[in-house]
Amino acid sequence: MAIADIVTRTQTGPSRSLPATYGERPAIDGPGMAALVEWVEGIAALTQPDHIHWVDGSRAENEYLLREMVDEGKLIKLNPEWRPGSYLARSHPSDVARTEARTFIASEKEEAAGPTNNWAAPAEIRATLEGVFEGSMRGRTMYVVPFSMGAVGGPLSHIGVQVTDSAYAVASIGIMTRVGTEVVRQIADGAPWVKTVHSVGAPLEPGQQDVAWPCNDEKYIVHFPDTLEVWSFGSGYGGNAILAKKCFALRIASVIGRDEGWLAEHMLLIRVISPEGKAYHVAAAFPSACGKTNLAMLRPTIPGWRVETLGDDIAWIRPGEDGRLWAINPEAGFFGVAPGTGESTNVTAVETLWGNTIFTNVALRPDGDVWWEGLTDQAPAELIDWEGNPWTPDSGRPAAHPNSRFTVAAAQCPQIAADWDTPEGVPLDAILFGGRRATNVPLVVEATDWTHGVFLGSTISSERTAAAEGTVGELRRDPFAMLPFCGYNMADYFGHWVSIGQRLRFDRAPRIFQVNWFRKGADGRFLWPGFGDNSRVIDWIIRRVEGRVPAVDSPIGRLPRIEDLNLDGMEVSEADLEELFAIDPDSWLAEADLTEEFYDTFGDRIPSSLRAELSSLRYRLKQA
Ligand code: GTP
Ligand code: SPV
Ligand code: MN
Repeated sequence: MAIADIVTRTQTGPSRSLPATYGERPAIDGPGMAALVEWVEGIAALTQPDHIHWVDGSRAENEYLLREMVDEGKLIKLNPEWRPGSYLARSHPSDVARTEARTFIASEKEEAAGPTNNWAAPAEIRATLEGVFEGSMRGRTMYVVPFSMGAVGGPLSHIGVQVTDSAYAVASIGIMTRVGTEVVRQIADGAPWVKTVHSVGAPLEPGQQDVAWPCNDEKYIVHFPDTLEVWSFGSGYGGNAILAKKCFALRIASVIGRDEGWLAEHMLLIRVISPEGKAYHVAAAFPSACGKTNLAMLRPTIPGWRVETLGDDIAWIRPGEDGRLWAINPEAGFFGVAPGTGESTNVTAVETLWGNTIFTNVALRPDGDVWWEGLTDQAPAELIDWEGNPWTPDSGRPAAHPNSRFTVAAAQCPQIAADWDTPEGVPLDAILFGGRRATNVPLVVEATDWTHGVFLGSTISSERTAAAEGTVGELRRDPFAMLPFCGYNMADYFGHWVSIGQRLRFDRAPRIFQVNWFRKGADGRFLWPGFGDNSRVIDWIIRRVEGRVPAVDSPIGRLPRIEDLNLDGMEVSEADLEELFAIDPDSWLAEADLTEEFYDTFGDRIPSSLRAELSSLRYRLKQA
């Protein structure tokens, strides 16, 4: 197929109206049904859509929606020979990532949101939202999407409903969550649920031609933690539009977890199987675009070790009666960063993406397949870039947007754990905190105990990535990788972490580690090869959990002895190894000053045990 043919096919076509067989409200009765119907009708009265479509989550319905989006020029169907059941969406160039500056926590009290969140007074922002949402779905269909986070009916699961005027969002939610009428039945039966409202904010006048990616320059992503509601306006992209993900499963769920005694975390979840055949469960929090999906799909380069994927972005974690922490992945799919995903870095992801995938903002090949930087070592000779323009390797700009993504069902991952969606979850043996740090932070360091681990989590900083608006590369605080995702005062969140530890059996609490795959040498190159070789760090971590290797005390925590690291078959120079673990007391004292400055932004709310950890750190650094 020639590029010209594909371009012709992407042009906007006529919109069709929905066949009567889809979209009916399910005929379910129960004490909770009236409230759901009333809510849906209230949103419809405000936003004034042409149709209301109750989504049943069926395959037929999904295929219908995808076909309609292709006809409307909103999706490009990829060549089924290479990528069956797969589509490419191109966003508006202004709508390519989460917009943190437009994300608000509308708690009754400002201090409940804390200094790291944008706070909005609930009554005021509600008035603003009513203004922008009024008539915002005119000329469009309003979809009602009932979804479950976690297996439907599971003890750690929670349900919600998203209304949206974006069919792309419906298709994405269908991959990322469990959508279905079963959820409506639970609501009808009286189960609590979270209300989420989404509009791209681009009403159509009668006869007005739609665009491929409707959105609005004005954006609001507003969370009401006191009433468990999310209202998102103006963006169709990722976490701004799939409200079950960051908005619900992190910001709102973190508040529910605070009140109910559990944790909603920005963490991947894996099962690691040692050469002896023992299974361990590891959760890891890294900021956006800092390696969660990659570690979740790790293929160890050291013989004997295996990793099974359980989740790649979010974990809900609850203390069990056995004194351990139990975790589920509440999602059902992966919304992963495309650039950098290739055979040599993450072959598991490449295999996962064989078909049934929605790609957003990647490049299109002349043969109707997709491409992005890092998929292959050599770029194809000609492409259509993410903005729809012809591209060659000499174009001097990336063909795929740095935050281009794939959306694919977790079940399609070749190394997904057979029991990945078990409702009870898995018991955690280790928790990792990491970030993107060119300097200072060693490859791995172990916390001395739970409180020290919470301290490490609270001090995570990371260089900014393209996953959110902002200056890429700039170092910022990102405690627990939750800076953009904690729905309440971060100091209280630290306190909640401390208190969770007190509910665990001391010998059964997961060990906590800090890792950094991104340390660089003076010449600017990564000192550690990363990816599959991160299994060598996991090996040491599991050996520590098993109590089979000693560790070396340092001012910042426990370090490995180099001889305990399995470095067989890898090339890393002795000088690089030394640099990977080097701790410079002066730089660390400067870090401690920055930590104190950060803590001080919370006034006297920081737990005293964390202030004590900071004092001890300084003491140890001054002794060093
Ligand atoms: P979000 O989906 O935004 O939460 O991102 P994520 O944390 O899942 O990050 P992901 O695994 O998608 O990786 C983001 C980028 O970091 C990709 O370009 C990867 O290729 C790169 N990356 C991941 N792991 C490593 C590593 O061990 N070393 C290096 N150098 N780069 C890595
Ligand atoms: C992240 O930024 O951490 C993501 C992408 O996982 S988004 O869903 O857009 O938030
Ligand atoms: Mn993420």
